[in-house]
Amino acid sequence: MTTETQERELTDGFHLIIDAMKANDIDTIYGLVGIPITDLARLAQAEGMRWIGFRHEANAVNAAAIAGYLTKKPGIAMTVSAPGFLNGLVALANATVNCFPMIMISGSSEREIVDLQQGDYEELDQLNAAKPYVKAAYRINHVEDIGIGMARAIRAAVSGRPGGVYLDLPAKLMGQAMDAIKGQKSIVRVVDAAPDQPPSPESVKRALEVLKSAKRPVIMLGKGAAYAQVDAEIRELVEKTGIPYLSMSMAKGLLPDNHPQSAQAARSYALAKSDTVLLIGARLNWLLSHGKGPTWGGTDHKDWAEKKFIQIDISAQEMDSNVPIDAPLVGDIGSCVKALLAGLGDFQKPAAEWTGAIVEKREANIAKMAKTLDANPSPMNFHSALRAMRDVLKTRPDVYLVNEGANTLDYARSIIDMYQPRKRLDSGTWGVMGIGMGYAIGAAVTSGLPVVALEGDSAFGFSGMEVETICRYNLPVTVVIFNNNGVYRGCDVNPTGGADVAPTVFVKGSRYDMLMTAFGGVGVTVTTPDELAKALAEGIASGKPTLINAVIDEKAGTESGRISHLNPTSAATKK
Ligand code: ADP
Ligand code: TZD
Repeated sequence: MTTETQERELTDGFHLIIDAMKANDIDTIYGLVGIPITDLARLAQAEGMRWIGFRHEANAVNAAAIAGYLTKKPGIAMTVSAPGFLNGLVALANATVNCFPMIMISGSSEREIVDLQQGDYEELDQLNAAKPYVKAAYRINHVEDIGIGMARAIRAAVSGRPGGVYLDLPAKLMGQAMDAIKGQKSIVRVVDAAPDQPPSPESVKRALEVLKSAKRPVIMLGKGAAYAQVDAEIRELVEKTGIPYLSMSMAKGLLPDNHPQSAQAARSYALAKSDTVLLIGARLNWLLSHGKGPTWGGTDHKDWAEKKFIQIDISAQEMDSNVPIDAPLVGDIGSCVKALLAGLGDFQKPAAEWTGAIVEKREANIAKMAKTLDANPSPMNFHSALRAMRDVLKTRPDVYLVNEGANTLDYARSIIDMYQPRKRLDSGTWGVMGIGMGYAIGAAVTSGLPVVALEGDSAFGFSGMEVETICRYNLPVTVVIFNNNGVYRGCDVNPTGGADVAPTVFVKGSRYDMLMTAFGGVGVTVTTPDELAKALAEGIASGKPTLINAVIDEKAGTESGRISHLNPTSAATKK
């Protein structure tokens, strides 16, 4: 045998890792190179995959997470060992908390040295560090196991309740050689990675009984419903039952926000006054006041209201998490919704007394809000700036809207209507800052469609360096920064009168637009709603990386936006 033939007949860890991903239709890796993964990144590119390189791992992992949410395929992120791994871990944990399917793959140091803590280059017991924050964590030690290891990671990410998976690849694995034919045979193409999980017939019957006996029902759509991609069936259920519906933040647009059955602008009324709630892919966590207390018609924060809950979720453990669930419907949303539709029979739509009351409340609230939105204060406030953005975005329902901040998040959620499913991507279950540029890049790369990232000036700072990445890949991303000189607002003063500014305050009059021009993108500062609307429309239409520094009244914000009640108050100060 010649040396050449021998070489051809061997493969190695590097090649098999790429082969295993390609065999499972994974075509993009979001990552940041260094020892030991640089050659892996080069090889991925050489083998026809897309490598999107970032400036910080958290943003790469956020991009992979949102790619997973949008496509139902696991998003893939890749990092170097110890610090790169830890930089990515927060975003991997965030993906898990939000039920987004993804795999973070990190190179790791030599096991023998790590396990004896002998001080290797970038030494860390990554597998164990990851475990508390992920749905599953695996390490592949032998080249023959790459196929099965990748299959395990993929299935863990997307099946059942989706989540973040950590996959540990020791440096040594990548160089390990094996017979090329055996190597190809070891690759696993995962069959039916996220199988349907139909609900039991008894649970469907029970749910229908509860729903049919409701007098004042309401449907709550969560981002699980958006993720499921059964938009037509969900719409059919809402329309056939005639039940008013509400959308959690990222479920906005699943049905257009201007749908006649939307109770969005009458949310408080609908939650408090309803007698039955059908939850579809929405957890009764803090974002829904844990299903109890005054929000739900109770009298104090511990009080369970007289209300019946029907809950559709793929995770059986989610039932009774905060309040008793009268009719748990455990299964995938597609199967559950279809089963409900099949059993509706001659479903009596809710009485006009209930639906009419909601419409009345909704229209009154919209009219009230219109007055605030119509005002034209100088400098701009959140409302006048958002009115301008709302009007532009209404003309482009295909645009993705990434959104983070405090006031910037809370006001935008209620003012900017969404018309298509899965277009609103935001701080999610943790209310985390730092998802902005990662989500924007992930959405743009996955879809090729324009993205608008609406950011508080503090929120933007967590991932702002990725404007270079946006320029490098020439992505159609328009970043809008609501610049009010600080966290929440920019007018706080240091009570001591000392030289340092207050904890919430930034440099006044910062020119964030110059960050984008530094890398060849378009940067513009605007001070009026008209200027903002024009710059936004141009940014979207041009498809060029654009950053709009929108100057907002520094006094306009509220501390912590709409969740100021969660701030602990000091007993000592109260005295
Ligand atoms: P939101 O923040 O919008 O209220 P959550 O993230 O709290 O939404 O809830 C999403 C829920 O959807 C999770 O409990 C998750 O288990 C569930 N889920 C995700 N995908 C599916 C699916 N395909 N079928 C059923 N449930 C799902
Ligand atoms: N760090 C992380 C990772 N997540 C967080 N949520 C916070 C800190 C705390 N935090 C918020 O909850 S909102 C916010 C911080 C720092 C920023 C608010 O300021 P902003 O937005 O400029 O982004 P507004 O619109 O001016 O309020």
